[in-house]
Amino acid sequence: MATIFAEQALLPEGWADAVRITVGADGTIAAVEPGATPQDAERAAGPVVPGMPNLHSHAFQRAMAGLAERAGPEEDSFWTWREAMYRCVATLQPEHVHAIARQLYVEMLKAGYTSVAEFHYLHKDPAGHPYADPAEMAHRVGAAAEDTGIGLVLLPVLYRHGGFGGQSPGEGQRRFTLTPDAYLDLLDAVAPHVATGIAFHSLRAVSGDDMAAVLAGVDPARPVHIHVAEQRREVEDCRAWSGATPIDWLFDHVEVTARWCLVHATHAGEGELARMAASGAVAGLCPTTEANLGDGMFPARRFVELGGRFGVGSDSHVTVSPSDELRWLEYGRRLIEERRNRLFSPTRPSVGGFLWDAALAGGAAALGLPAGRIAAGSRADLVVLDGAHPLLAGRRGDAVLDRWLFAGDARMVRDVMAGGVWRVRDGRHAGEEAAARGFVEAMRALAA
Ligand code: NGQ
Ligand code: ZN
Repeated sequence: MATIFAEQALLPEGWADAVRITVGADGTIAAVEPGATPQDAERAAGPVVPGMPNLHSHAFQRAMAGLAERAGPEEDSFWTWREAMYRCVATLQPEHVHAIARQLYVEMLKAGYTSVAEFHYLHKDPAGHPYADPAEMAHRVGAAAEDTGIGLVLLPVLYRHGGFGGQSPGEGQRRFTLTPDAYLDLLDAVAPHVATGIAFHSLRAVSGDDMAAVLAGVDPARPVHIHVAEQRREVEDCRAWSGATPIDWLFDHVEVTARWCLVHATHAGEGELARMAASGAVAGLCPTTEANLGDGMFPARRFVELGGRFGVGSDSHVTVSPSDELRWLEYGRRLIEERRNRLFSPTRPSVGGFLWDAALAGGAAALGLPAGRIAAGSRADLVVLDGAHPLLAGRRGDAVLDRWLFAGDARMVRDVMAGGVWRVRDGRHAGEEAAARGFVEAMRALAA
């Protein structure tokens, strides 16, 4: 049982002073008392906010982050990046995936992410055959989360086709493909070890029948994630195939509910935004990756007006920082609309405060975890910002979040508790040297 005393903490009902947070041995918050006395509690070294769920990650892509920034012979696009990504995938062995994910998860914790939904589709060996244990790669991702202490929700991905209308998968996709039966077996194999959800890669990679077969075979409470409408070409190809845009097609053919997370949804039009908002599905936004890949900007302001829910993910991990994702979500709107302060609510004029809270709620829903709240019964996921940081001097409440998100960086994150255990102390993770060594070794092996 740990007890923490915070001079100020962000609770579900807003900022509160002199908060005693009692953490149970099961890693959840047992009690929260505002207006308390410190007594024997450990004093937090700065303002305390809930840790952020990261709702979209392809861990292995950290290995190539920043290495696809050289112009090629043809016009570069999402699709040429994808070819580079397939070349990276072709070389990865299970031990590399473990090392890359472990280093990444340390970085996530240090930046303030306390849980992650891993959208996992690298299932098979380089020749495209299942490993002796078909869950080999999934277990490596699970081991990396275990090593670092980040809360993992593993989303094994069904990936079957190479494009709309059941096209054959290409060479670069052969490590990803499964039948719905093999997919359900994989889910069964990993479910005893780690929290799971369902994922369909995209409407390019699965058919309506594939989705129906999987959804009929799984616990209806688990989250369901899918990539959708990220690229204009994807929207056009879907129209050519079906006459509908991907988001409309999905809503027309599947019951999309509040347990769904629609990742990217970049090119959603007004009617699609309304359908998404009405369903309660979470928009899974990954602004730094979407910028890096030249996707476009999700109409987040309109979606918020419609009452839509969203969270953020670091996706390809060109950036590993929830504050950066949220800053770019807001900056994208400013750049397009040529106005300031785009994402807020009438009751929450602070952009930083609004974004942090909205992404906590959307992220927790997308992961299917009781998280993102400093409240009894919630996962004990806490971020202690550095109260000694000059930019935070004299700032209280939402001004702290505005400073952090718009003028600070991950160095403002001082201590991080995930699932009731301090994983980052004074900016250091206890496993960071070992994780870095493993990553360096993997990078050297892959470069050779
Ligand atoms: C992925 N990533 O599966 O890793 C995708 C690219 C695709 C992002 N969309 C590949 N950011 O969509 O086919
Ligand atoms: Zn993705």
